[in-house]
Amino acid sequence: MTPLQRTSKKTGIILLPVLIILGLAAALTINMLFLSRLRLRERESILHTAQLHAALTDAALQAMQRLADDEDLQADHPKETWAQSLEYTTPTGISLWIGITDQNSKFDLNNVWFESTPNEQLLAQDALMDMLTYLGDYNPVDRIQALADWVDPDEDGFRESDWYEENDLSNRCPNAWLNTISELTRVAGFSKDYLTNRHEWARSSSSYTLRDYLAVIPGSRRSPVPINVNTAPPALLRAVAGIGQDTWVDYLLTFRANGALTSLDPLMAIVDASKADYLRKILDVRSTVYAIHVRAFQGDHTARLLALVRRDPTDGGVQVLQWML
Ligand SMILES: [Ca+2]
Ligand SMILES: [Ca+2]
Repeated sequence: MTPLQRTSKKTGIILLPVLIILGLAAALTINMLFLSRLRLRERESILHTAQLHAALTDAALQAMQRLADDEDLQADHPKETWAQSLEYTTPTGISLWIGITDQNSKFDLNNVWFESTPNEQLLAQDALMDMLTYLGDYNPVDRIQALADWVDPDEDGFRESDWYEENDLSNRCPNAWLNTISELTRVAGFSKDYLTNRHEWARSSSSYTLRDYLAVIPGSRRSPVPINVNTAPPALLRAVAGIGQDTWVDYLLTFRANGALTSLDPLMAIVDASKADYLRKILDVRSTVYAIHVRAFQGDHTARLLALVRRDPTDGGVQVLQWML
């Protein structure tokens, strides 16, 4: 073998590991570039999300201020400033939509039980059954009993924790109020689509869902959380007033069409005497609990916030009950 041949063979032996190392280095570089781009995208996404969340929070705080600034805390109606939805774009290019819905415009399902005499609780449950029947749930008795057992503090009913255990369900009665409307699906007799099934009024072709009339306001109470006659949909008012009270509800709707009701007295002066006590407890002209909905958009990114807040009717102070981003 000549010296030249020996050198070429050695060079070949050296070149192979060099090529492998170069190949590995290139693969590593590509991988690092890929990872750094991925991290950059992740960082950008985190930054976008953080910017959207900051904008949502800022918008919700402004909405709470609008509620606090309401000039008349003793009456609430859909023409007030707080009730108008808002849209604007921030200097950083985030588009925002803000809407406030009055939760007292619906019936609070937690009214199924409250600290009171057994007789008053039964009256409230009977009224809830009548109302649901009017709204299209023609067999609400077992459901309302199950809901009352879910909420009431004892374990003495037909649908208490024992029943869920005997039926191999993982649920147990919390014996406390519902926190969200989605919790309703865990209560015996309530299906996932109970609130969203479409019903049709017997007297018209318009369709609706129970979700339009029912709310969940968390918190204990000593009397039912009332429905605001200025903001409640006519069908809910008819359902609450009961069969045979259509003329009275027509008066109510005529009154409020001429301006917000600031007192229940004119209505109570003309209501059926047998209904007056209950209606005084379940109706009001003001609201105390509101849902603030905020949506934020920027490019392909969107985010939402739902805040449930309670406003003190004496000083207008607004307190957060739930904050869901
Ligand atoms: Ca007001
Ligand atoms: Ca119970």
